[in-house]
Amino acid sequence: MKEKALLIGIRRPGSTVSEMEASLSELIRLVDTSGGVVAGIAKQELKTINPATFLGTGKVENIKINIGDAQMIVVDDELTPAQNRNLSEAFGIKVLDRTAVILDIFARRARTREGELQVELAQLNYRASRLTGRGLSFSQQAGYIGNRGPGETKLEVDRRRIRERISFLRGELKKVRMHRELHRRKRENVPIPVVSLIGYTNSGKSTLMNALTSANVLVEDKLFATLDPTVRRMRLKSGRIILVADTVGFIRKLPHQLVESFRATFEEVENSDLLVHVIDASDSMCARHVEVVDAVLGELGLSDKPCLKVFNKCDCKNIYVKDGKDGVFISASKKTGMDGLAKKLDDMLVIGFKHARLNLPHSNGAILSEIYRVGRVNFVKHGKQSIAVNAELPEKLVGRYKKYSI
Ligand SMILES: Nc1nc2c(ncn2[C@@H]2O[C@H](COP(=O)(O)OP(=O)(O)OP(=O)(O)O)[C@@H](O)[C@H]2O)c(=O)[nH]1
Ligand SMILES: [Mg+2]
Repeated sequence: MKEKALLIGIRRPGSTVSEMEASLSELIRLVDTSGGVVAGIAKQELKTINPATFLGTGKVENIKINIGDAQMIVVDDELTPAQNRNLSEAFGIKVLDRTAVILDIFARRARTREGELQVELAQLNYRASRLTGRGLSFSQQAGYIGNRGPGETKLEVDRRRIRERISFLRGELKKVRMHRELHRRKRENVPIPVVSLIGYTNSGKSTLMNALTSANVLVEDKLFATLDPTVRRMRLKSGRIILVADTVGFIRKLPHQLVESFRATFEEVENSDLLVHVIDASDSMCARHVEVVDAVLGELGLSDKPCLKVFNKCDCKNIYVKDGKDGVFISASKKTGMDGLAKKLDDMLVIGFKHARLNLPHSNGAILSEIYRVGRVNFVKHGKQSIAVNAELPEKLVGRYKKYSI
């Protein structure tokens, strides 16, 4: 049976009503995705934050009367462990914060070994910070909907065992990452440019991925439909092949435990040559979404990456784009604007390329096909002695073919 949740929207000092409403409507979707059902909604404007209970004392009393048959309270903000505990004591039912709900969804959606490890690590870090020396059992403090968590037996483990588990997970993640690092090195050997699709959750990254590469990635009108990165090949008009990576969506108040744990996943983004920032132009809050994405990129140290803004869902009636210059307007689901986007990708990916004139021996057809694959060929002339090639090449290749250079 679905657990009934009473949601509490929060307007922090300095933030606006529409900000609170947008965040709250996201929380409704988050709770739904996570398998809960919304039984009611309360709102509070906080003039100051009560260090003990986060909410004001009057509000706590008021909510208490209105709990009805709700089985949990979900506060649309991040609570400290003490606030969480005090509130749950005051209400007599379990209290979750926004972070707990997001972590829960990630736990549900993790598919790969690495995803599972990362989520468990994030959950344990979150819960470890919530363990107190007061003998409260873990299960009472469980920060998730239903009975899911990073594993059954762990509900009873004490701090020491959590620490052991955390260091075990770190070790496992290290192994998985080393393995991936090897893969990446292999890929770097043949320098195919990588483009990462990033953006707010539900903006249409996976739909665009499918439109560009016929990848058949899961598309859902849900938050965090994609968790594990998928990489596919795509051929540009110039004939060049690039790799396109679909990534996990961002959201406001993304739990820092997740950002930490998913750092490795974002390393893929870090290693890409270009970011394509997919924006849902039909969402009236899209400017705010862009800010959130930029902030997370900053947190990950990725602000300097070349980035192309792509305004998606332009088939919709209302478009809320204020500053669209340098961006590309598309509809991923209707596949409009795809040519313009592909051309822009081609142009932007030439940055970092070097002009090269080569004289290749006829016996070296493999090199010529590699150049076709990863470079931009201006012209090729098959002579008697050799093949003359004039092309833009990734720097690495220029070095490798130095001996053929004219
Ligand atoms: N009208 C319209 N809807 C679109 C378009 N592109 C995507 N959508 C819809 O937007 C919703 C989310 O699409 P996804 O591709 O799953 O979005 P995502 O960015 O991958 O989302 P997460 O993986 O959850 O972060 C789906 O219901 C899509 O059908 C578009 O161009 N126009
Ligand atoms: Mg997706």
